[in-house]
Amino acid sequence: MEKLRLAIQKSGRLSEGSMDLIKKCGIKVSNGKGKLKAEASNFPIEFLFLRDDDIPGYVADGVADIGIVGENVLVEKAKEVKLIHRLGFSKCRLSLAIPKSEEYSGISYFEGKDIATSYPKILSDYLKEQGVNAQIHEISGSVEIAPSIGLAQGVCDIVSSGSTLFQNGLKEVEEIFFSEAVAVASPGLSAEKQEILDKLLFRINALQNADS
Ligand code: PRT
Ligand code: ZN
Repeated sequence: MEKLRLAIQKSGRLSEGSMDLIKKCGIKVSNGKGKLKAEASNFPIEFLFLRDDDIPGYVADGVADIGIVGENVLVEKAKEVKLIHRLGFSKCRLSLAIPKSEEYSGISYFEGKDIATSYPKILSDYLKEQGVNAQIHEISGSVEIAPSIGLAQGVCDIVSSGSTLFQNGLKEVEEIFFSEAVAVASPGLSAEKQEILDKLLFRINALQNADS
């Protein structure tokens, strides 16, 4: 029998919610620490544990059939996958922030400025929509320190509580994108795999209906 291959984050802010969801669906899996693959003992599903950034690509290529990823990464990577379900955990937003001491005059503040981010696509789409020209500097981590080291005048980064921005002397001035964990699927699933996926989604729906 075919198995559905599910890609989930190996370790990070999506992992716990993802494994918790699987467990609540009654699916048993023992993921020994450090393992990159695992199988469920009571459901035709196998797991790939990956970096979240790689999940949309693997699902688009069909290496994994489905995946759980943050909407921010999904939209940024712009791969050919289908969004099949919103999962409601790992909620956050992508925001623009500037040094606390600066006066903020509205989005035109960013005209001609340098902005550091790990989300160049979402940011550039947003700036275009707003009619603002700014230079985007893509950096892969520690975006919040960019203004204090003179790399940029503003940042566009993921915010949850806001304490990281605060600790780095920044204030949030625009919320540009809202994100939560979502399930995505490969465009060309076989009928057999689709059937397994439908069973899984049935369980997820039942859980979400019980919660609300
Ligand atoms: O190793 P891998 O590449 O798999 O993981 P990662 O380090 O790239 O991602 P990870 O685990 O940090 O986040 C995975 C996903 O969780 C993100 O893509 C978001 O969809 C979601 N998420 C939810 C968050 C946060 N909340 C969050 N707070 N992702 C990042 N953060 C960062 C934020 O950038 C800030 O620097 O956490 C820091 C603290 O946030 P505050 O505002 O609470 O201080
Ligand atoms: Zn990542």
